[in-house]
Amino acid sequence: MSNTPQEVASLVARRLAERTGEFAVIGLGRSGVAAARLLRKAGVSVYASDAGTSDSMRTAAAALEREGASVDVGMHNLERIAHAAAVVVSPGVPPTAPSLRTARDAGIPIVSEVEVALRLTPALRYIAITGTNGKTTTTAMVGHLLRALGLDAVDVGNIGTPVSEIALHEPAPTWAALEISSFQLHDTPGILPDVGVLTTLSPDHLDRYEGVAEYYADKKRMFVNATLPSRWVTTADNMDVHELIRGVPGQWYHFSTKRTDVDAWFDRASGQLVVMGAPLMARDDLALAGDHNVANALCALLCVMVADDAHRTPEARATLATALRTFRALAHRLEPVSNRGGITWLNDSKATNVASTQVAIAGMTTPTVVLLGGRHKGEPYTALAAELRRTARAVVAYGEAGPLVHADLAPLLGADVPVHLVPAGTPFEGVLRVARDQARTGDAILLSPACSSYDMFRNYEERGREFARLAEALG
Ligand code: UMA
Repeated sequence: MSNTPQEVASLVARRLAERTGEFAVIGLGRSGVAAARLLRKAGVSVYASDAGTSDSMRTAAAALEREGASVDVGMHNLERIAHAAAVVVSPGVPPTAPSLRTARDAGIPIVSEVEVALRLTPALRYIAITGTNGKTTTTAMVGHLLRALGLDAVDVGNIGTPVSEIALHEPAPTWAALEISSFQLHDTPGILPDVGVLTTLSPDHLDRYEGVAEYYADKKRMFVNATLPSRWVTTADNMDVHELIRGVPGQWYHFSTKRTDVDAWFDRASGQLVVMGAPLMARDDLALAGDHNVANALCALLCVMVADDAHRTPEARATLATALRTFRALAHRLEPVSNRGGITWLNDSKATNVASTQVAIAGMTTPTVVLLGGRHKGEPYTALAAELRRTARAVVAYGEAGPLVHADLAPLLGADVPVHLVPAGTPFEGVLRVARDQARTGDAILLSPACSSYDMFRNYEERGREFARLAEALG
């Protein structure tokens, strides 16, 4: 469909308001189920379908049927989709899927679950956060800070809870910290946050996008409704970000861990985080390792403070500083999970791209056995060589991507840092045994795989949990 994003957004808003026709929800993961329930609650007719056939899918389907939706499991009725009032797509459904091709060919507007939820909760104020890395931690910090200010705020979106799920609450919360992925931005044409945030940019998801330009184009959709009064927060430390935002209207606020001529920065001399002209808190009071977390904290403080005048009074600043001191690392992000036998096992399962793994390795201060592998996403691993040479005791290359990791890194690392290729089909426990056998007392074993988990697990959380369990068992 060749309509502008604004035309798609207003067409879908009208059809939602008038409850005309049937909305076809494609995909019944967490987003699809929540969207279908929200639409039913709003009195909209729903046809929901998923190509999967798992037991949990059937249970979800039966529950939706009880709420008045018509549901297909194991197939999409393309004829029905071609006559829908709108399609609501889950982020994990690729644009090339036959169901979406059918909808596009028939001129049916396609939107995300986020778009539907935002239309149906017009009073919700939200800070939308996107970027290649740092967006989940920043989202969690933003939610934490908003709640510390006494606001009824939730963390939603890509971080785990679909926006539609909180839109079902009565009363709905007043504020949201919304993590929004490129997949979700692709189909959220009405996005207009109180503050929009772009944390960082680097290549990712090259298994889904034709190239990095296409991925960045989806990130740019954050700004599709930008006007002069819009408020945006971004890093001053990334050239790709600089290029992407060129010419986007609005009030721009920048953070940096390298520069001082910005709105939020790290004064290394005094050890203070300086935000909007004055020191706000000491870096040492932040219980998170690495400069990337200083950047996340600066970003979160800045966007909460620019979201509302009331958030930057002296009292509010003091509250924000106190709150950030109690913020702890999220699960699966450089999370220490075992210390048995004098070896620190670190779960960074959320690192599903090369840039994220690079940040993790850069933060290591002890010799480290690094686990790299999983399902390849299209990026070369060569960019990791310099940091690995600095800190790695060994690399363990495993899973579908193992041979590619080995081919990229073994010639660059040579004998200094051996790259052990674990044979295909080896269970995860066997992979971790190889890692453990390389480590010495005082070392770290870091799972920061630079790949998705889908070759061996349902998602990165399951991979991280299994790593934590096996670390205790094998340690
Ligand atoms: N499917 C079809 N037909 C198809 C293709 C897929 O029916 O042709 C079905 C699949 O069987 C599946 C569903 O569509 O049941 C797709 O579900 P989903 O993968 O979108 O999963 P959800 O449970 O709805 O989770 C999604 C996000 N998943 C993805 O973006 C892949 C979750 O982000 C997010 O937390 C959740 O919505 C709530 O907003 C996860 C993620 O990995 C954490 N995100 C990526 C990332 O962070 O890198 C972007």
